[in-house]
Amino acid sequence: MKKKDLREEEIPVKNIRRRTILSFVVFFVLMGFAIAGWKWLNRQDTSDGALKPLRAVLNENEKINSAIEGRNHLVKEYPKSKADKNVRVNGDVGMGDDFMVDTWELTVNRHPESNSPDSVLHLNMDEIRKLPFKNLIFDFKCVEGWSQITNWGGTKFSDFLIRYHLGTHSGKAPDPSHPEDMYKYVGLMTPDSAYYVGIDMQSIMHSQTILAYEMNDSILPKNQGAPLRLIIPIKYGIKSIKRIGYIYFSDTRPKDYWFERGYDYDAAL
Ligand SMILES: Nc1nc2c(c(=O)[nH]1)N[C@H]1C(S)=C(S)[C@@H](COP(=O)(O)O)O[C@H]1N2
Ligand SMILES: [Mo]
Repeated sequence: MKKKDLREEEIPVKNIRRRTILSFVVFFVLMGFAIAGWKWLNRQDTSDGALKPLRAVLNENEKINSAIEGRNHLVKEYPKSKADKNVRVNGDVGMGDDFMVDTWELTVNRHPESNSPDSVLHLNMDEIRKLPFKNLIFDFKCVEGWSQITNWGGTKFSDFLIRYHLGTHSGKAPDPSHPEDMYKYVGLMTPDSAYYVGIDMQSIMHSQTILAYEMNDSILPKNQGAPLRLIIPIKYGIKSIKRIGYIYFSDTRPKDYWFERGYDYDAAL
């Protein structure tokens, strides 16, 4: 008997039909799971700016970031010649036209939820300028994907806290040998409260975190946050708030504009 070529062998029609039905059943079952999964994800709580299961991943990332990297590494600094003269302007939340640089003052609340007159401090630029000067040229990175080497001048945030005895429960100057006395977070807001960030104390005390009032060795332009902005190179640009109006301290996370919109709270590089 001649061996039949396997390819020529006819698969009974009944068999084909059964396989077709089976693959459709499998397809619809998988589709069902996918749709149910998507619906489940979208039913999850979004109160802290991202779907809860996704937020859980971001929170894990945050822990890993601070455990591995630490918050104390120094960001690379550049010579002045490398600094871009054409500095990009990005983000205008809280940057409305109805603002007078000349009558600006910084309001600092020494303790959370406290409005007693002796816990509120008002400072002007003359007082800020008396603090030691620090120049900083680094690669400014935005989460949107661009970066630019820019030149800033101001005062270290840590010098500001030390000079005005801020950031501690006791009201004494911050002391590295008493970390338990420090508040866990610093909150910063624009004068109209439209843009706001929260930053962990360790990152605020970092030696490259500055309150900046100069750019390219000249007075800070209005659209870059005059008279005073934050420059925090160990984090993405979203944390470098322009036009600071209020500073306060807290042991719980201060509200944060981009965190509420789904970014991770730390925004560490
Ligand atoms: N007040 C205020 N500060 C802000 C923003 C903003 O929208 N409003 N945007 C942030 C973002 S996303 C970036 S990348 C930097 C951009 O700073 P630049 O405009 O000096 O480039 O500012 C940050 N600070
Ligand atoms: Mo940004």
